[in-house]
Amino acid sequence: MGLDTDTFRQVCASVERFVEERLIPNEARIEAEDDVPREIVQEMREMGLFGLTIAPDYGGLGLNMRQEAEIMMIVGRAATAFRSVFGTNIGIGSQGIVIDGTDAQKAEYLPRLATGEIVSSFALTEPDAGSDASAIRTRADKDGDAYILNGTKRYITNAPRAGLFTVMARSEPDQKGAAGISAFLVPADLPGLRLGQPDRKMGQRGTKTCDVIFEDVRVPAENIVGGVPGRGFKTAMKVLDRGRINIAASATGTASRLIAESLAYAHERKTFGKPIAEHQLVMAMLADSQTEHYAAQCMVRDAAALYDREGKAIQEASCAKYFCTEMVGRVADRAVQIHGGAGYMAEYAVERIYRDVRLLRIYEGTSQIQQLVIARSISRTWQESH
Ligand code: COS
Repeated sequence: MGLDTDTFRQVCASVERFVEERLIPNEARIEAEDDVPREIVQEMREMGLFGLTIAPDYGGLGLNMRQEAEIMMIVGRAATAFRSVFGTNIGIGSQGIVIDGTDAQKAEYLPRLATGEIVSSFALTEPDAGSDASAIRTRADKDGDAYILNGTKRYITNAPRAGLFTVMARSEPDQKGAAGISAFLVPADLPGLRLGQPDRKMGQRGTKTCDVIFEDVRVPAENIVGGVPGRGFKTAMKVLDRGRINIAASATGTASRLIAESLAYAHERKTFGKPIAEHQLVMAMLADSQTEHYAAQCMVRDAAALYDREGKAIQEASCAKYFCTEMVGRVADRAVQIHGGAGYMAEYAVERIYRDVRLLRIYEGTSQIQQLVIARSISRTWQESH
């Protein structure tokens, strides 16, 4: 899978133009309105951004992981809210179906996800289950040829926009932990499904999250991803592996923007008779940020290439997510420092980005969860060879 080199180059060039000419100039508007303008969403649909990773048979562009990562490094330069609009359709909202769905599920949902006709959402987290994902309590009780869902999902990205949820729920009461969980495809208009109040967040304005509440929602058994109950936890983990490379790439893109903003300011701002870009302590900060950005870029490209070769990259996806999201936190901190007092003011992009990137270290698996996955993986390899 993947686009040929020439076509992919053209896609990159048009996404680059879109980011520079349409997204970055509209960032202030998102901050003011707490939403992504309708016309921008429509332009995203027309460019095919909702279908980047969905196979051409279902109307998408069929990018491979390396290509997805390159696009995310470009889109990551603009405010996170833009990526969030189509991010679930190319990632956690669609990949359950892409990776583990039946042919009928693919045919039913992927074409509409690829065009952006419907937005999708991934509902795993609960009030009492975040990092410990297999502790979820949402129940799916079998009732004839359907399941009845009851429970609450929390901080669900794109829930207010979603037409389709992938919901992880406990369908096998006799099985404890991960083995008792199934992933259900739940259309948003099913009776009994309702949304909580929009969450008020530290940053990422324009990104929509809220609770999703299920009260006796009747879901046909055929809506279990892959048609077999009890496999939902593994589907969720596979979806998150891919998602983690996507987040790592976005973080890397945001770091490049922060460096560009820092350079522009450091060349314009003068102290002690010269631009601050010529002061060695500022130069050191710029150099550290550039070095870390380069390391992140290499890591993202390597993890994505491994994913394409082997169909998975669990350890490397966690390494990349961990490093790149922590890295962009440090780069954002230096960017604010380089801007001095101005960096604390809302007129400057770095003030917003500083708040926006804080979430990257938390969602789709905290840094501590990534450490756990990485350490477990290398220990397993060590044990197998001893
Ligand atoms: N791909 C495929 N299968 C996986 C997997 C992966 N990446 N990770 C785990 N599994 C499988 C395991 O192989 C195991 O299968 P078997 O029972 O057949 O051996 C099963 O899933 C359970 O795995 P494990 O015992 O490792 O589960 P834990 O409960 O210990 O949880 C962590 C593992 C902590 C890694 C998991 O809960 C996690 O990723 N938590 C973070 C969740 C998260 O990212 N939340 C963010 C919100 S969603 S935006």
